[in-house]
Amino acid sequence: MAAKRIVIDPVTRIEGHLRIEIEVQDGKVKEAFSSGTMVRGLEIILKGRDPRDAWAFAERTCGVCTTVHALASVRSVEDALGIVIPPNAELVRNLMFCAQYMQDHVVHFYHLHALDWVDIVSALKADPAKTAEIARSISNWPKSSPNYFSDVQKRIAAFVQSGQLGIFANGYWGHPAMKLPAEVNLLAVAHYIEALDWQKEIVKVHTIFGGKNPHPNYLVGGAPCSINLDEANAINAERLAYVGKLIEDARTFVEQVYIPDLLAIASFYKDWGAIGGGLTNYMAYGDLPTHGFGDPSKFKFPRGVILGRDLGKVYPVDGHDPRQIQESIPHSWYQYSDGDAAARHPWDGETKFNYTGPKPPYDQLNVDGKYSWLKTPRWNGHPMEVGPLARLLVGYASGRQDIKDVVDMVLKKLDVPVAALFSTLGRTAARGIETLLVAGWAKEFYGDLLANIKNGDTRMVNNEKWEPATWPAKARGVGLTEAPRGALAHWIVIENQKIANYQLVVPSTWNASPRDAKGQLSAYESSLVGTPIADPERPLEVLRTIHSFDPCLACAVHLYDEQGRTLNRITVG
Ligand code: NFE
Ligand code: MG
Repeated sequence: MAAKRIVIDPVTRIEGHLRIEIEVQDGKVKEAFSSGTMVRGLEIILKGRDPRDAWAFAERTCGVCTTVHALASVRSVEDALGIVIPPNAELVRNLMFCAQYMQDHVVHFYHLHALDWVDIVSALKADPAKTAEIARSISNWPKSSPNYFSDVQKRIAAFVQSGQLGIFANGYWGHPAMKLPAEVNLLAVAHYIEALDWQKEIVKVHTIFGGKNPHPNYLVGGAPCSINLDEANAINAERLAYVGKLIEDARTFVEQVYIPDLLAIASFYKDWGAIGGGLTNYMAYGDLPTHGFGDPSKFKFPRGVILGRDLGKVYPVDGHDPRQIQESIPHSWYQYSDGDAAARHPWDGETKFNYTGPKPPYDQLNVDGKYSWLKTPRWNGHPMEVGPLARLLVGYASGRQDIKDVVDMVLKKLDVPVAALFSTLGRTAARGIETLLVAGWAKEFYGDLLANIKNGDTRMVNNEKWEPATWPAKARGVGLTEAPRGALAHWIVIENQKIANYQLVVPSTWNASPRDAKGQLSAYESSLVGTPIADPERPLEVLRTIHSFDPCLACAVHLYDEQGRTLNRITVG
């Protein structure tokens, strides 16, 4: 049978604009192409500015991972100027990081990914009493009565009968790859609604330490809040107690709702533990320092690279080494002054547009030429998957007991082997597993912050290098972090107190980028090859795997093209 080209553009339930083209032959994906269809240019906006202000611009890269670009930015400046921040500031950054993870991962699971597995319409057929029984058998979460689920069912029925399905309008309801019993569908939909309400609570941690959410404040040299237990406008005893409660409530939700739902849903989709693996290399920069950012060996999420799925060895990663991390553009709508075959370390990175693609409306991308607004990053020439799975695998392979314990617990509960982690299911499970870890770590960081304050340490900033006159004429730095979607770094070059160059290489750039000059596929493209497609008119399986990465194209192509684009179109040709 001849291969069929299927275009999904835009892929919805993600941040930003992603186009996936696949060729399907004999019921399987034979070729896959991933294209970022928006371009932004934050690197250009940042040139010439004061490095101390960069975080406020960079943070606007994304409203989903709303804190991480500010963190990467202030760290890049601190690295360039040799600034070490006080322990309290590190703890406040860690607490904001943990709050971000819990909110982002829960929202991803319920609102961006669950409907690939959960059939909302089927929930109408559920027996609420049986749903209550299932709910009580997997969790102590109090909202579990037959009446509660019956009310939820009535709400969905009213919604469906109104004929205005809104965000649910284009779901693949009744698709043959949907496997959950009606009762589990109802349980998941109930928690979809609860999670919407819950997620606005945990981000209050950002408003307390950073003034607002999204896009809380950051500060080069520390954190933008003062500790004074007796001052109404400072981080006082009442504010601290509130943070403690938010962390505790978040942990309860993660433990009693997210994780039990993840396990219950995953148990019906274990075949996805053998689908969507793709690349065999994983990279994490690591984060959540416990002894300062200068000592990655004491990070909660360790740093490293795994090659060929070999969990027996972890390779070191160095953002300063000009040979390790490089970006190339053979298939990206950019140009380099030394030619499109070049690969550049981000300190020498360039952002110059060169759109050579077809003019919309067009049927398909010219995949032999340039076909994306994402550049293609590589570590020592290798494509890398980044994200929750990469973090857990690097942690597992580094022998971190706390990480191993939770991973093994989930594998045991699902009754699947370690190899099942290298998959779509593994990616989605990894996100839940790390949320559970982060929920526990947040409590530790909170305790450490209270202990420091009790011991009389209220310092929040190191302002020794605030005066630009104290800076060298030239300085370069890198700010590494782990955004929810994976390894994130900003590279900065400072000359005469101003930004001479600024480059962001973000998680979705690693995962969603086009092929490199050698033809090596990046993570999305690679993960789709071989995926079974039951119905080419409704390629649900593609969405499952792509959504398992939690795409963010807003981050990845740091202005839309001026031409309009057809929305919600799936073409089969
Ligand atoms: Ni906009 Fe982001 C995260 C970053 S991109 S979501 O997480 O950085 O992958
Ligand atoms: Mg970039």
